[in-house]
Amino acid sequence: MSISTAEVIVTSPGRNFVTLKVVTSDGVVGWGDATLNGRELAVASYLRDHLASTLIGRDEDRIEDTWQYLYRGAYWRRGPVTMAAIAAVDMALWDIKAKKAGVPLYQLLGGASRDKLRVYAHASGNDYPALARAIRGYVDEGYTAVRIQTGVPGLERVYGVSDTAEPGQRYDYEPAHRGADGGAATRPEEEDWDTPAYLRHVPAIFEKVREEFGPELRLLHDAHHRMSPIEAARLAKSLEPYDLFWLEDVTPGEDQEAFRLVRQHSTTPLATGEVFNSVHDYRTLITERLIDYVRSAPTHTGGVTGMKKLLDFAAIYGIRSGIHGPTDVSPVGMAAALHLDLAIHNFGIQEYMPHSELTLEAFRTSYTFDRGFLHPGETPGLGVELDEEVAARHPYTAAYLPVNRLLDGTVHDW
Ligand code: GCO
Ligand code: MG
Repeated sequence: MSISTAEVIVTSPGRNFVTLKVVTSDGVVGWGDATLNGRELAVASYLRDHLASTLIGRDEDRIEDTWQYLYRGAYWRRGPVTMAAIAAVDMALWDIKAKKAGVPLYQLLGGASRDKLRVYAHASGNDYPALARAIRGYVDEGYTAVRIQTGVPGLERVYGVSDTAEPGQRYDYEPAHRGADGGAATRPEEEDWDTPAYLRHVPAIFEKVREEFGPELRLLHDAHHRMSPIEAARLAKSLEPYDLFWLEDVTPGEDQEAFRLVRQHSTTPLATGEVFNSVHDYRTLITERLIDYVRSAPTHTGGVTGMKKLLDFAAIYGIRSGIHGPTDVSPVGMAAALHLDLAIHNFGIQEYMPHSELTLEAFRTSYTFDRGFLHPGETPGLGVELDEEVAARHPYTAAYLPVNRLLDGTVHDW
């Protein structure tokens, strides 16, 4: 048996996704996610123009060998485009292997280590009443963990704050923007930022949330890479009284040593890594135990195989998973995360931003949600199938992540 075809499908049912379809000589279909938000076509070309032909005729069962062939064979190591392309191939091969075995993927990864997966939802609001309404909606739905993002007085648009969220609205925040009237974007939108205003405002918001919602609700916050190390240390310290589950991306992660300063000053648990793409990006962070959760997603980190390397390395240091699950990870990538989450021992929590109805019309999923917990389901393979007819009705539409500027116009981290 061998791989007969490898086809790239770029579609935009509500937002853009890059999906790889691998078919074997005996007709088994495997799906992989290679969506890199705002840079989708670079990965599509990498897959189409450089990888697809090398897959034809390969033994689909040799997953580790294929991973090494693509990783080492590229010569140019790592990088988000390469690792997303490898991820799609790897996921598709795991999907095929599990379908051939007639089992859900988590069974091939060692079987279930737990019964269900705790997830966190995104609550946001420009002011406290809007935020409290959003949190209340999730609590009523049974969520036990909520990410809190708040508007900041004096700033027009802040990362992670929905301008449309109504109580009960599920599709709460989409960072990538199309152009006017939903057409193709030609350039990113711009947001503004002021660190002192943010540092003054955020602890007061968490104080109110704790007061209103009590001590048990797990609270998370994403600082989205915006602080210098000393500002990050101050933020982590000032949030200690509110007992966060984690504080995410408190300072840009590529400066791994910067986390030493934050760690020296605070016991607030730290999470990072959604923009990383390899276990090597975490070496200092993990071996010096500078973080508590690794945030990589299979889609951006070489698939199930790449994630297994990272998660096993983290486990040795007592560091747990907190896999990135925004809507820019497709339902195929989300399913890969859920099978890993269920199988590994060092599971921490799973991010859950439900996809829009339109996205779920194109991607038929079998994972289930019940009162704050997800389960990947028992369908053989990943359990997600792309309906190609629906996909064909929604062509790629350029959309970009925003650019962030300080109030004086300086480009800042986003
Ligand atoms: C998160 C993330 C996302 C990213 C997005 C970029 O924690 O979910 O920060 O909201 O900004 O995935 O494409
Ligand atoms: Mg994040």
